Amino acid sequence: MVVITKLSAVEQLPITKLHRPVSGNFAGDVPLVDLTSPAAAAQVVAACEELGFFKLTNHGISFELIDRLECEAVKFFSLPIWKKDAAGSAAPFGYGSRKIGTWDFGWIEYLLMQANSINPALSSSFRSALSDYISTIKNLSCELLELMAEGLGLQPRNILSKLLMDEESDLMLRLNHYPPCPSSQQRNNISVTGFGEHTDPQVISILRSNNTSGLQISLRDGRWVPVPPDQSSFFVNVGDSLQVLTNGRFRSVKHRVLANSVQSRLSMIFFGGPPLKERVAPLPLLMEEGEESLYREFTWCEYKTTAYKTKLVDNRLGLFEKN
Ligand code: GA4
Repeated sequence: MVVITKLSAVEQLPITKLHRPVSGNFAGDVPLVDLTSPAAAAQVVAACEELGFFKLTNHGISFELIDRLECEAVKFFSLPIWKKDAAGSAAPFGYGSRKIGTWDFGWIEYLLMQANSINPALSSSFRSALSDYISTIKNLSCELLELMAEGLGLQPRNILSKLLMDEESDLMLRLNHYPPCPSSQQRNNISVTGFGEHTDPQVISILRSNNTSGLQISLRDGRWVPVPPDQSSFFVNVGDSLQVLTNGRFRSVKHRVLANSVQSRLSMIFFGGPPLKERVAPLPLLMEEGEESLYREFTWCEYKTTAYKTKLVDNRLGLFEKN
């Protein structure tokens, strides 16, 4: 009999705990969902449970539609400051630079808009590109929410998507321009923050960016990982409200953007929120027998009002957790 007394080199290595199931569909650390796959509903649910974030491929949305809006956004951000200011101030809707919300700052300029009433101060070609993009992405969001319902075994299929289909749904579009920041050295851990870490308060967010890096997501173990840009895909975030609707089963993902030292990053994000008067609470069909809501009752208006008084980094949902 051979007795092995010495450990092999491999056995001596420290064990790294895998932070994701081996069975999932991933590109690096980012879960992938192929909208044309028969497994899409299961993939969406797995990604929302694991991370609250996924990359959406084969979404069927024409590059022309996206490119049209991106070109208009580039034109807008290239205008002199006084012309950008004519879009009104970002609080509540309009052009903002550096200042985010009440307390935060970032290496960013942006245009924040209500999706249901497009800013009349913008050029007509910009407004038309916005209106086409918003209606297309709103439909995509609803399709994804219906896939989630299907994957969760919920009936009717529109139980989540109807929150975005109401005339009074609170839908927004945000165009972010992160100019290059020469002093941002991502390799030496001294990156300048473009948009500080936060979760999105809404139900769902759909992001599309140009091919410049910067977006990072926080994994379950707290590690920050870069999301490689892909201008032909969308990136989808679970928001705080969807975490509540699923009683914590789906996770609202923490994310942030670091400034790139050489290239401009341009992102366009659609935020899908319910009507202001809508009660946000776990769906009874998702609750196991005896399961209680992790959150106290609130309406979207209450949550939004509270959220807008917080700092980006604050744990907003924590304020609504029971106990
Ligand atoms: C994050 C998601 C959206 O961009 C946004 C942001 C909003 C803002 O920029 O004014 C908030 C931020 C976002 C979360 C908490 C509050 C509100 C800044 C901030 C510190 C438009 C939204 O709805 O919430």
